[in-house]
Amino acid sequence: TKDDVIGRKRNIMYFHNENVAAFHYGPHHPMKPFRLAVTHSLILHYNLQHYFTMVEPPPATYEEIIAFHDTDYIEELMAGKWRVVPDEDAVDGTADDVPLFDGVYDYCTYYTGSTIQAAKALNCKWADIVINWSGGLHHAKKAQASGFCYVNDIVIGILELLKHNQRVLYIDIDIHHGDGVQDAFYFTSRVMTASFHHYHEKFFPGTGIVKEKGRSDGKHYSLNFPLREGITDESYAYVFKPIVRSLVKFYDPNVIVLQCGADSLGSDKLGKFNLSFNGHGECIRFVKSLNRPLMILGGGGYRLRNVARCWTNETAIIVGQDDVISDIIPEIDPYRKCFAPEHYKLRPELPHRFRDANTREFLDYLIGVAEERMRKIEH
Ligand code: V1S
Ligand code: CA
Ligand code: ZN
Repeated sequence: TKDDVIGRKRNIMYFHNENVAAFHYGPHHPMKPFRLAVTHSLILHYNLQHYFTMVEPPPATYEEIIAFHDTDYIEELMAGKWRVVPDEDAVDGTADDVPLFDGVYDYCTYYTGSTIQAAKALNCKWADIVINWSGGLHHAKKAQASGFCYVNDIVIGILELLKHNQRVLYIDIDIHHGDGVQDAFYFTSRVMTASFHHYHEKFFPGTGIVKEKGRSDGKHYSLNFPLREGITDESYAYVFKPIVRSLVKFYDPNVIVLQCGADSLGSDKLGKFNLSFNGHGECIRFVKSLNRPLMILGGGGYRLRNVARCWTNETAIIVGQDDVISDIIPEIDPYRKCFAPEHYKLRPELPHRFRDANTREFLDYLIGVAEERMRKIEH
């Protein structure tokens, strides 16, 4: 394919522990780990496994998890009971977001174990690109679960990468702000975080304004791109490409971690953007084209069949098969009936539910902020 002509052939490893898909957050909860089984099945039925090495990694150990998290917090999670904090109304309000369902700690060990092994594969140079669609749970804090996330596999994975890499660039295209990852590395220049997200005071988690830019040694190493609702492929690429290109040029990372939350697609149940499969996938293609060691993670995504489509297409992009595979879902996939509403298409057009409120002036302002920031970082 075109990519193979431009870049050299890159060694790809795919990490999947099938146990992760069997957990349930509860009947009314939007996060459905089952989407990971549907995604994995679709990837296999497109025969993409011929182009990467598939690994079933072990679950993360307690020691690995407490590399970032507080032991008291992890013990609560293992016991399946949140500590009652008197006078804290925050606990009640957020408990529905992070329910303590059966096996919640085991669930965390599966998705985190895959991210850790993926990081080790990059560290040892066994792979140039590693993929873990079950990872990317960017909201978890050191001592608190938040926004469907309990253990922050991204932070733990980046800590592993920092053992062998001087600088890590983290890019987050989930529609929500990557607050847990930003907070964890807010005071260091060894990790640069860049989150593209919808920002509105009433939109979860309500952080990620331009002024959050890092502190002390980390000053200028946190970047936020708070986008307005309805962003289209064209507008998104217009900000994403120049910003990411100059981040890589000026920060010169040894490795890139890309969180690919699929809730930035149009018609997501929680999202408010208008990205198509092509527009979302273009971000992955672009980051891949920068030819740095790369870790691909999942994240949000609440219309199950579109999550499977999105990450299957992006797996195909990574292995250079996206322009070869059929746009009709393979007939032998046992989950094929999930894709019926859009005539079994892999990349159907998604309805535009929101007008694009991102003006050219606003997008130029965001690009300007990033350019100014790049001039301030040491290189
Ligand atoms: N938006 C949204 C939303 N919907 C829910 C929800 C709905 C039904 C349930 F049974 C349980 C939860 N929670 C939210 C958001 C959290 C979004 C997390 C996104 C995660 C990610 O994609 O970035 C990464 C995996 N929570 C809120 O808006 C907080 C509340 C303020 C409102 C909803 N209630 C349930 C809790 C408090
Ligand atoms: Ca984001
Ligand atoms: Zn999200």
